Amino acid sequence: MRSTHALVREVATSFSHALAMVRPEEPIDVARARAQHRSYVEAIGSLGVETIVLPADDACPDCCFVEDACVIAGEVAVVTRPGAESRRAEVESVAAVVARHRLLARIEEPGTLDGGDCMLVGRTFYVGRSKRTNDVGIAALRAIVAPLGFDVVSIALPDSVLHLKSVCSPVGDGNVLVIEGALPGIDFEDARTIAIPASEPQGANVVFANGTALVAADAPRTIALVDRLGVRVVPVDTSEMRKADGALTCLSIVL
Ligand code: CIR
Repeated sequence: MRSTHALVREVATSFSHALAMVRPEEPIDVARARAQHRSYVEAIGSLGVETIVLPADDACPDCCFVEDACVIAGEVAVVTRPGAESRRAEVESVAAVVARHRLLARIEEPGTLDGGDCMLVGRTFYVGRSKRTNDVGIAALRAIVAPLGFDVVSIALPDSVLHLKSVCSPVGDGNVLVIEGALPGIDFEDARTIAIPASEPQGANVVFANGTALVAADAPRTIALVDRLGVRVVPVDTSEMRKADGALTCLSIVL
């Protein structure tokens, strides 16, 4: 199915206070992050979608990472309940925009679910059970999407991995990029797993829509692998977002 829209959200003035698993050596440069975000939004336009830009909420330092607020399952959008309490105030403004395009369903307390843990491959959601996403959240997602014809498979993640899509993402027709050695013993049924070098983990998270992939600009070996699949590659630099554990998919919701 062709994607028609992508929702992005501007970078908050407070972005230097965004959550980070490891405090960055160099503090976050908000002006630089904003410049990179503008390039990202431009790159999103190259997917042939209409881009919807939501203003930042300065009370929510992580608000540019919209992916975590909503999971798209066909005609339904599942409004999440993020695992980090500081991020829960982000979801309503995202939901209000997504409601113009999809029916809404919700993850309720005590469930927690981050969009970054939900990877759709074919009709199966692979969902990371992580520090952010709990079993109640995964069961709630299953209850919402199973009647729509989607399966849900949960994957236990080590605490060192923020989200499932920090280490893998789908690209092209039935391929999943995975950082070499990051998900031992996991396969994605009908999809082909393509290992990317552990030396460029930033390559594992790509945005793919309408035949084009946004790939981290500093992941040349991954770019070559994706290019070999016959997928058009648009390199994007979001290194400043990476200081707050943000990759490429987390900066948009593709509808
Ligand atoms: C957080 O810790 O929640 C943010 N600093 C990063 C979220 C990245 N989101 C994503 O990969 N889906």
